[in-house]
Amino acid sequence: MDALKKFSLEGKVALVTGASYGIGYSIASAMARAGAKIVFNDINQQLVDQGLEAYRQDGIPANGYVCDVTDEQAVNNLIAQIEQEVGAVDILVNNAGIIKRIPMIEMSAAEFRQVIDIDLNGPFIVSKAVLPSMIKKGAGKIINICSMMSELGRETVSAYAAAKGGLKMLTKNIASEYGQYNIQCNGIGPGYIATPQTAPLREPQADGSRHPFDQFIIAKTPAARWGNPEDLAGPAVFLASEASNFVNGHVLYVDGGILAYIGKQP
Ligand code: NAP
Ligand code: GCO
Repeated sequence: MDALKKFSLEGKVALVTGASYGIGYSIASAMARAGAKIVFNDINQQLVDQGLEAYRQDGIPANGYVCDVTDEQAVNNLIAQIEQEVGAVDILVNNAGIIKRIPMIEMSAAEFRQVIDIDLNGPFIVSKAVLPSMIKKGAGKIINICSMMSELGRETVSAYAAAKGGLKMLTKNIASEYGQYNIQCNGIGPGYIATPQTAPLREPQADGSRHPFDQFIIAKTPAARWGNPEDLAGPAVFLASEASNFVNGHVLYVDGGILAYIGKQP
């Protein structure tokens, strides 16, 4: 087989959660250009409509659905509707997520639970919903969008780090439990990516200078830049394709080298 054909997603149905914009949108768009039929969900109709218009303007056919990934019944209904309208899900990208930046001793248990619910329970619920059809088909790809916080902590992100650390281990467990069915489950660990989620960390200061966190990340990144959602496209297509059929339980960090680097001397 032509080596490049192994990277094709032709004929596959790819579900990317929370993909109206940001990292999910970039990954879904790349998968579409690799041949996949894209379906996505988001938390409300306004976001779904925003996403549908964006895909349309980019020339990408897509089906969009309103679904909260933490609602198991709604997710089961979504997967059944996708199977009826488009086809069984071949590729799942658990992308939907939130972050709350609150010092732990000031964070309520309800706020902690909300982050865990969306960022960890959500991927469990959606993965559980698509696995039976992947087992039946004898093939499937699940990609969990982890984080550098699957490996490292920092002030104010205790719930997020706990969720993303758990997501790394859920990735390894799905790989362990379902690898025998030719299902591969891997993670992508983005570094610091310029999306609405990180906008507060990049806002210019009143005097026009760079945000201190922005300067910090630049000094900590060998690539000396923030990532952009497009940096995740190739790794995602690779992990969704037959080219990665013997890669399982791995978290691929797409971070410009941050995790390898002590940081530039001040
Ligand atoms: P984002 O801009 O906040 O987009 C996340 C998307 O998920 C939004 O459309 C969001 O809707 C949706 N969502 C939130 N809760 C949901 C729910 N319960 N059900 C369905 N959809 C829901 O985030 P991003 O920066 O693109 O990040 C996407 C993923 O990458 C997240 O898992 C994030 O943790 C991870 N990540 C991001 C970075 C980064 O630097 N940006 C780095 C590493 C990992 P709303 O607009 O209503 O919130
Ligand atoms: C933060 C950032 C990070 C990134 C990402 C890094 O507040 O530290 O939001 O958590 O979103 O997860 O990989």
